[in-house]
Amino acid sequence: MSTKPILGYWNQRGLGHPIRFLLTYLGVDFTDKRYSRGADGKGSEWFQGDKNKLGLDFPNLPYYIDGDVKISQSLTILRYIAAKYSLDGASIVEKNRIILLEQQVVDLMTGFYQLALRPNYDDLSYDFLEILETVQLKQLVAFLGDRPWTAGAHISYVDFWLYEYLVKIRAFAPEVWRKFPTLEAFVKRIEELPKIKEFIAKEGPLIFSGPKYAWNGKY
Ligand SMILES: N[C@@H](CCC(=O)N[C@@H](CS)C(=O)NCC(=O)O)C(=O)O
Repeated sequence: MSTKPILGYWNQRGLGHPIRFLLTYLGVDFTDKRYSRGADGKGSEWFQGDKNKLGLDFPNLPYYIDGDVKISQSLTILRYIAAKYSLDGASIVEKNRIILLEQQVVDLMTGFYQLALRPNYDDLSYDFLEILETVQLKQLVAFLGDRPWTAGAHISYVDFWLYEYLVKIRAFAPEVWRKFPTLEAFVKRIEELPKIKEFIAKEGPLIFSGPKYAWNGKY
């Protein structure tokens, strides 16, 4: 029987991609199980299939199975993998920066999802873009400072969590994004990591979100 860990998620970027990046960066040999939404978009391969058969306490996508460890919740998975492979901060200062940014990105993502779900997101985006430019991205630039990675000298799981938010924002608001070269440089730094570069080239463009989102994109 295979002892490879399994990451289960839809065939989209969403909450699964930061985990795929983290595992890829670490060189973990894992099964990247991608569930199809099916021709009717109902995702029965997951909902009527594996969802209640895997022994997960809270069955959801993404999930991660590593031997006896069976977990869902994207951040729990990221933290578990990061703890296992020591990618969760090299000091208390780094650890604090990581958990702070982790939660900040949750808030930023939630704000963006609330907009992207609305069919009239375009009409509503004026205020969003204003805050994005004058507050949110500015704060991220200040937080990063001249550090290579958000924790400091060492890369951590939160860099992949932030990266996924940033590339989505870049696709949604290119005119705002252009004003933040520091963030573009951060994105490039992630993409130049050899294993990540190889993964991106092999993967090709993939949709960001599921079908309930009015705004979606590919990267
Ligand atoms: N808080 C959860 C949210 C998980 C979630 O909403 N998953 C969506 C895709 S992004 C899903 O389709 N889940 C399948 C299900 O509800 O069974 C996490 O961070 O993992």
